[in-house]
Amino acid sequence: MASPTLERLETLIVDLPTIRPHKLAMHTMHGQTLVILKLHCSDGIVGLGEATTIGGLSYAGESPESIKTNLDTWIAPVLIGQDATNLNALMQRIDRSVRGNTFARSAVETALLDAQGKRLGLPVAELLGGRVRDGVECAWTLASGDTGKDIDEAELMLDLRRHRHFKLKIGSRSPAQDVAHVAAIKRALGERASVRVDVNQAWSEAVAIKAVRDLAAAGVELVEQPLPRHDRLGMARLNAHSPIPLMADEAIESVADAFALAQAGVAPIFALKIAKTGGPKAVLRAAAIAEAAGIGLYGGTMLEGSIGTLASAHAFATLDRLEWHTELFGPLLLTEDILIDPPQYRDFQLLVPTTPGLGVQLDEERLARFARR
Ligand code: MUC
Ligand code: MG
Repeated sequence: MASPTLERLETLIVDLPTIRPHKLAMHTMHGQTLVILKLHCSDGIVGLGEATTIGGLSYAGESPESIKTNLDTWIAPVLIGQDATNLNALMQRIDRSVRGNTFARSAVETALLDAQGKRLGLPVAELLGGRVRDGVECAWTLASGDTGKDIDEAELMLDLRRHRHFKLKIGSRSPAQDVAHVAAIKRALGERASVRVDVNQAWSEAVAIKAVRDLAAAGVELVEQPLPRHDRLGMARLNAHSPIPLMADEAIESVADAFALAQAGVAPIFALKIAKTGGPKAVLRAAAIAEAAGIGLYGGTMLEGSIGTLASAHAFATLDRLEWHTELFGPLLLTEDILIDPPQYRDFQLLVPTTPGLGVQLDEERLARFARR
């Protein structure tokens, strides 16, 4: 019997409100924009994927609009008419004609895995070799911009047993103000929760040398991407003198970056993101490089909606050690979900679906309501 082929790629930009403003060093979010991909196959199966970034072009080199355009204009023609069941062959076809664009690629890889999982009756984690955990522990980001509100929010998350690791977004105020804000939150939470910070590239090495020491003294356990992404030498020097570990996030924009960073000893922890490396299968290549180099793993997010979040969860559930856990809380930052059954968070974990593919079903009515016209 002939294999099913890819017939059509349908892409939608979906604008969803957030539960509160989310303040990062480079941008304050008042909503989130998802790019949703529906991959229509000749056997009637529709694979779902998502490519989502933060703050238009302020975080990474792809915007929702460029992702949609590049999927529609450049990636779809490479895929249409091809065997829908051979993910390796299809991704290699994209490799040969598309540079960069890992966010757009991630949507395609996710949708291919979802379609093939549905076809074979296997969840994506099992297609990727098999889960070694049923759920992934999930940090919450405190980023309201207000210390008191952040403490109240953290207390609520602890009461709900939803999160016990908190990431604080800093870098937009002076280091002294940031340290005071972080110290007040850690003091209020004590040993009941861990506190990490994400500087999103906002500091110079000279500023960071003192700030990481002050953060360590305040009880912070790790500092994510304090320096600009290209300053690998600065990160390596800072890490060598920091009392707490650094984590590389924006510095990794590809699997090749993961290798270069591991080789140069830039940071002892990597934030893995399906969007930065090109999908749930591609991110495992970056994870393998990190594992071989003795680098700790963290399951990162681009604040995706439910599809991208669960695609990440399926991949991260297959990793041997995920000692810094994940931050797959994106859907919880949104007031609306485009799935019929939103992801389940319980006992500090996001549960990894056990039904075929990603284990998701679109709420078409809601999708149509929030899709950009
Ligand atoms: C980032 O830089 O890690 C992850 C959580 C959050 O609040 O922002 C993102 C992006
Ligand atoms: Mg980060």
